[in-house]
Amino acid sequence: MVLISAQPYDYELPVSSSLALLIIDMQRDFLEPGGFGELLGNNVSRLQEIVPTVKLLLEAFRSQKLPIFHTVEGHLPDLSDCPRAKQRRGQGELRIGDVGPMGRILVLGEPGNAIIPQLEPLPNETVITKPGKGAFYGTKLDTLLHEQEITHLIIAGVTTEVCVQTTMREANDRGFECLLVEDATESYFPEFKQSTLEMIRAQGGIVGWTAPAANVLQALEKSHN
Ligand code: C5J
Repeated sequence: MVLISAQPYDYELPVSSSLALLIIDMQRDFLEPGGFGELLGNNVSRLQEIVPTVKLLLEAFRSQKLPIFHTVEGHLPDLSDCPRAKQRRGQGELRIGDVGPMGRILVLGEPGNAIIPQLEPLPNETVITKPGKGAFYGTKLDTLLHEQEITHLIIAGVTTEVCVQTTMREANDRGFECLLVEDATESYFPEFKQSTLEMIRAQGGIVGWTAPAANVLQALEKSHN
């Protein structure tokens, strides 16, 4: 057993077979100009700062042959999996399904909906496409994690208070031990990120743990030596 120095207290890292990396929505639609994030009025450059850190985690899990799951928020081309309420939300000129600078917004298979090239999944990694903010709603993620006997999740990605937090809460309710990597997650709103980290680890870790990537990487290294 290896411990990751974390808040609110050390996170126990189990034998490697029950641990997975879950990277949420590192898509062009959220990180690049012209995507869904920017069309909602956000400054997307903040999110790009975590890319090198997420890449370090990805490489560490790859080198230790640990399971990796990526998620993508997107909808079928006919939008049959997009609730009207979600599609109509907001007051911008362009909405989900409309054609933007990177193709149809938040539609699966469109250029803007892809994971950014720096973090492109390898063929042996699982990509979960999801119609909602949480990665468990309307997906097979829970089944796949149980099939692989995964009990512990190291979580990264964007945005901290929306898809990351929703997913972490869903995972926590399903009994997974979750740790959110503080410098491998980001929000368009720094204060929302900070509040989310605090909410997660409040009350003795009511939703889970948080730790910087360096602590996770150090523990992974130790667990394999
Ligand atoms: C949002 C996400 N913010 N990945 N999606 O709509 O957080």
